[in-house]
Amino acid sequence: MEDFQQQYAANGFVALPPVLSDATIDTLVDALTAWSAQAPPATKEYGILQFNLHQQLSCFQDVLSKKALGALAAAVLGVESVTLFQDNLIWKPPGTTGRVQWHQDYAYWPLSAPSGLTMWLALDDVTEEMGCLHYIPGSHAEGEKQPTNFISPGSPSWRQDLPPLEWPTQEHRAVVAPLQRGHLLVHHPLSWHMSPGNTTARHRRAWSLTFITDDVRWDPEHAPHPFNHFQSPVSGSAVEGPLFPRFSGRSTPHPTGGA
Ligand SMILES: O=C(O)CCC(=O)C(=O)O
Repeated sequence: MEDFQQQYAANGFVALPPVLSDATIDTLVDALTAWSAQAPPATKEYGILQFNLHQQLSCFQDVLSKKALGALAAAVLGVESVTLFQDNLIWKPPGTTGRVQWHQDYAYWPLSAPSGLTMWLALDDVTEEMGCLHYIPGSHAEGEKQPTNFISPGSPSWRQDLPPLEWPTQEHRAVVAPLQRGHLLVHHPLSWHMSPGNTTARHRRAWSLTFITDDVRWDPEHAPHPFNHFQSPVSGSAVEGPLFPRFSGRSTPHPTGGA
């Protein structure tokens, strides 16, 4: 784990070996196939985005309740425990043309601090042509930048006091991060990252989870977010409750095949 922690600290992202079994990944993919057949989700130019997937499909909830992912997040961060803030499905079907533009995840969180990580679990083998993640190494150390409109043209209206995220001058040093099915990437809330479209005939599905550390509080002024509407959080209060499961770092992540 120390090697992974060092790479994470230096680069702001690191790839991790699987902690879920092939059979578990099959179950998740089968559930997505059935879900999308039943009520085809809206497909935009950047693909399909489904907020809080674990609240919609019980097998994603089941994976969380086995605690391997939460324990892994806590282990990478070297903390006692973490809380799941949100999760998203990001699905680029064949022919998805739009890219997810360069951004920092924290720009969109109604939270007091960029403390935690995003965990990105590949549900398919993801090559560069399929729209894998790209990172600017070390960018997490450059502080918070202006939000970008990462899924459509135009500029967000909030936090214009921050310096712009000048990705055109940095893109040439991006690291491309293809990933095998079942493997994971974790990245820092301030790490600059993007993904291009999917030019292949294969599906590119990923489950992205945001884990935060115990000191993070609600700050609805920091960014617009769905939770600001249906949770009505009070600024400064703890992020807790049934929607926000907490995970101890002490439970050792299951080795491959264990969950
Ligand atoms: O999956 C993608 O294409 C983008 C994912 C992303 O930006 C994230 O999980 O933070």
